[in-house]
Amino acid sequence: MNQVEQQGKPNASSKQQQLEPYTQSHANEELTTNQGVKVSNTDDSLKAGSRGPTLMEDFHFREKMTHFDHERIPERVVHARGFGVHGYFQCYESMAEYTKAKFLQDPSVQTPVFVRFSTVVGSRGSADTARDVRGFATKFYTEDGNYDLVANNIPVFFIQDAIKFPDMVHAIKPEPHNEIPQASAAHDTFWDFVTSHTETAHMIMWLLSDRAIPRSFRMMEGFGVNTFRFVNEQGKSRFVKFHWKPLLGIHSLVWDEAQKLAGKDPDYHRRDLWNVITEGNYPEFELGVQMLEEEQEFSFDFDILDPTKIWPEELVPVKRIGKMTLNRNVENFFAETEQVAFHPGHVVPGIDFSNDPLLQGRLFSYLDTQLLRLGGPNFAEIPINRPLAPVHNNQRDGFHRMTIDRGRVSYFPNHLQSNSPQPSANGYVHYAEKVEGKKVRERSQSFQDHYSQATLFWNSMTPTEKQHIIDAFYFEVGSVQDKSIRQRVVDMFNNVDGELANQIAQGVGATPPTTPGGTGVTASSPAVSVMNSVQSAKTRKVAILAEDGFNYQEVTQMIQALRTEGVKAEIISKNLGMITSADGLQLEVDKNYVTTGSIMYDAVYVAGGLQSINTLRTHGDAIHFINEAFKHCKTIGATNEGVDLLNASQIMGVTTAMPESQAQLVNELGVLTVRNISNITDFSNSFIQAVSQHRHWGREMQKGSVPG
Ligand code: HDE
Repeated sequence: MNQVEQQGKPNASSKQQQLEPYTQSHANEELTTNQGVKVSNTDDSLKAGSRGPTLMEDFHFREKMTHFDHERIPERVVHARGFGVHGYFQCYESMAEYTKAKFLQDPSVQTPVFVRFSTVVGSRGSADTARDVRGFATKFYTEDGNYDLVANNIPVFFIQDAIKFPDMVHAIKPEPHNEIPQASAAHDTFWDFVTSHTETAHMIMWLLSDRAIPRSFRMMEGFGVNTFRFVNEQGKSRFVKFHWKPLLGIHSLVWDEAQKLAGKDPDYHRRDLWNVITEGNYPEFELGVQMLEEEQEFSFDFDILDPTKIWPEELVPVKRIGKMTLNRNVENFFAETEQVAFHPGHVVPGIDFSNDPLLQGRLFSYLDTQLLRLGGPNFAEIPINRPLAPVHNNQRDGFHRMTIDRGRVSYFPNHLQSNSPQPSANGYVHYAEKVEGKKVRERSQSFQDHYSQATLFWNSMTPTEKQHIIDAFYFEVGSVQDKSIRQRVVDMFNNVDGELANQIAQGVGATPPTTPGGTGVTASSPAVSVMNSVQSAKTRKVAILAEDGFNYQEVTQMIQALRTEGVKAEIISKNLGMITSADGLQLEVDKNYVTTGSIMYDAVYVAGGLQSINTLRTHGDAIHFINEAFKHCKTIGATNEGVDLLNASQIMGVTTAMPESQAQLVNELGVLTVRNISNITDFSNSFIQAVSQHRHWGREMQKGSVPG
């Protein structure tokens, strides 16, 4: 009997308990072969003479080498690079009015989940911070079976029909003749595809926005993209779209930073997630749903089954129905993160499909790909994939079968086992939607408007976000070699907005459009702008630059103030080890300039201390640190002599001078300075407030004049 059979309902640790018997520790043990035979020497193969040939009979060598030779499984054809974590989900209130899904009925039930975040295009070893869609796949181990919400951090998709998926993925992946570029859409074949498929326009606007370079997996939304159904106990169906809302808000990197991070720390996002969970700062996301009555199916100027369209939140509000907390790292990456198998077709009673043609195709693809990737039809028996709900059926055998099915009956109906296992009165029943139509290879007329929502998105951007999109076009399309494709991009995006097309043309050396641009859509959707998101300093990272002779009181008071607000501080110095303050007290250095850089932090603080500042002023890496943090619009704080380091950097050209006599706190576009203070409290409060704003975008107008 498994846990759900014993207790009826799962709890937050049910999955951990289920996995426990499969785990194995190897500490304080003697080495054995896979047959349990103790091994006496694993450093030398068995040879005929110490300089002679290796002998075939060396079964330990053969077993060790063979196993190693077979260690790799195929990486996912898309979403190859990912990072998984455990957690649990709790609904806020019963959703019985809308769905009979058991995990959405009782707010006291904690349903275990496993979440895998991913990038789409790069291979397993690529960098976390590539410009890309992020996958956000959640497996709910519910009492009535596994439910997978296989989502992305962008609410729409490139294409409308799944049959285009192989073409689209071939075009965006590295070009096949030379396997270049890795993890990037910035190349000819992708933009050739884009300009041949105008349905991609809306998705491209999102992909080139800041959403595609998140600051953290914890600071991005998730979207089920496809339209699903909720079905309640009475059999009433409603259309539904799923959302994840991060409690820390939606925040992004800047492109220069993302590119540099790919070199300095390609594991930036997974390290962030691993660390915060280890530290007990558990990421939280609210589950939201947009629901439409069946009668509303045709009430909008877009087709609600078209996956290249959002249901604007201002038209169809998102109801927040529960919260997910991610609180446990995996024991073993391969066993859990690599072997987990998600599938949008893993649904439970109360959740059903719509006729969205992208979803329909996905329902085939995921199972198909698991069969190859995980080596056969028994992948549901891999511990991470096992449901907590009991499994009884007549499926037998196949590669890697683990269950030892008792008895001679493996068919239905049967007399020998009283028809067991038999279909259940509470079994899954597909929603009885009435369907009729001729068999046609056609796209619905209602899917033909490819530009209105792309314009809506553009209209919803702040000037800063618009500039970031234009800069992204410069990079992506500027990397395209074929000039005719660059021109096609300009002409295509003229359909979204004339000014946007003009700007792209300028940057990529194409001819500006001669026809008027745009769709005439003037509406905007504030919910799509990340600038309207939650602000919080919690879990942000602050670098403190200090050398021998630093002001101990300022540094320690600042660290304490940051800690109280849940902000992490790290001391950076020329060398690792200890630094000694002006009054002889010591602090340990966390990182030196070789092992870190400003791109790994959200903000930087420089305390006073004459000797410390005199050293820092002559240290190129420290100057670069300040310049780069400034360029990336991060909060910069300096107190007392610390202000002189800012004076020595190149940011001075764009901020007002900071005179020796300055006794008032000055906050200029997120550069906070003050001299002659004894107590740091007022300063640290303002500093933390500035950190919570994420970035100070007003500086971008000036960044050209600051070396990065
Ligand atoms: Fe996927 N997708 N997809 N996808 N997808 C896969 O399944 C596919 C789409 C998404 O962390 C594959 O197990 C088709 C939309 C995520 O393990 C594959 C189509 C959305 C993940 C597949 C789509 C997604 C995948 C590759 C278009 C957002 C990673 C490996 C018709 C709602 C899951 C695998 C993980 C993975 C097919 C489009 C999300 C090949 C055919 C839209 C998060 O089956």
